[in-house]
Amino acid sequence: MGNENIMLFYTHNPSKFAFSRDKSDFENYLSNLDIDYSNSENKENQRPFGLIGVPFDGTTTYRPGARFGPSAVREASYNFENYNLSFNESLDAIFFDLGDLEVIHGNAKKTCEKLQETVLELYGAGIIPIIIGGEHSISWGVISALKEHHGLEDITVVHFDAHMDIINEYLGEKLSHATVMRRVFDLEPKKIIQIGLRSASLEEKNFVDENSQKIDYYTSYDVKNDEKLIESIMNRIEGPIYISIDIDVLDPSQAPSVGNPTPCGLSSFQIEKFIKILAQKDVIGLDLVEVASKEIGDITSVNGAKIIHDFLCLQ
Ligand SMILES: [Mn+2]
Repeated sequence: MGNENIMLFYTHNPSKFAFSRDKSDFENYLSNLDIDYSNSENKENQRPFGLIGVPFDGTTTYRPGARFGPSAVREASYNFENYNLSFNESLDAIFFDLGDLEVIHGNAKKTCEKLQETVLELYGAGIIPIIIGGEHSISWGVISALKEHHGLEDITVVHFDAHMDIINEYLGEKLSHATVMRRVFDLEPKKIIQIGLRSASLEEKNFVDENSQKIDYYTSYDVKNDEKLIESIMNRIEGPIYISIDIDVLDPSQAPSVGNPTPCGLSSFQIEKFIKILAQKDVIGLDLVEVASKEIGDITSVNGAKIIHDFLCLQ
């Protein structure tokens, strides 16, 4: 037949997130970079998103496996329909899955430097990064790229997590899943808002209390006791937002396959509600970290994929 454009109908590619555009769309986008996507009313002309996996778990200390997060989340994304009944929206955002970063196992700093360069390339092409970890240290690579590209003076970092991750040094490491928010704090964003917390050292608690102009935090008990308050806080955020989601913010009954499972967490209903509010604001980057699923259909990866799917459906 000699048809070079042959494609196989009724097949899908679980190594790419469901409903992501194909390579030719990406090449087409890159060759039309002069189109101004900002403030466009036309949905088809919205700024595109680029997904990159970072299969790194070099600083994990308790339950390993976050290096499997990117492939587990992608595979789990096929569990969802294109249409999202909760929001009455379809996933039709311009959205490319650009594969995985080549990580350097055992070296968080070098991995983050590579990630920073890659994310800078995305920003340079007008693409908003969606990063799938990997453990939490990688967020520093993404946010430092955002600092270089845009500056952080007007950025609110919304951080969902069971843990503060704001200790200055952990087991002698300055850059680790347990210190990542301290390194982000050092980059001087306008504000860090931490949600869903239920674990910290006293040193961390004292640090956030001493820096209350720059850091707001809400425990999982705050969320449980007054969900409307958290919703109104999110509604009031002004300016661009970076979202970092450690999947362990969910209760271990809904996300057991994580680096540090911590009881008394949030529900997927609550996360869905918060993502709905934030997704309609000026989100300039997002990471989803700490999915350490090791088998197909694992509920942690399904919940991780749902967060990204929900976010994209609302674009
Ligand atoms: Mn955590």
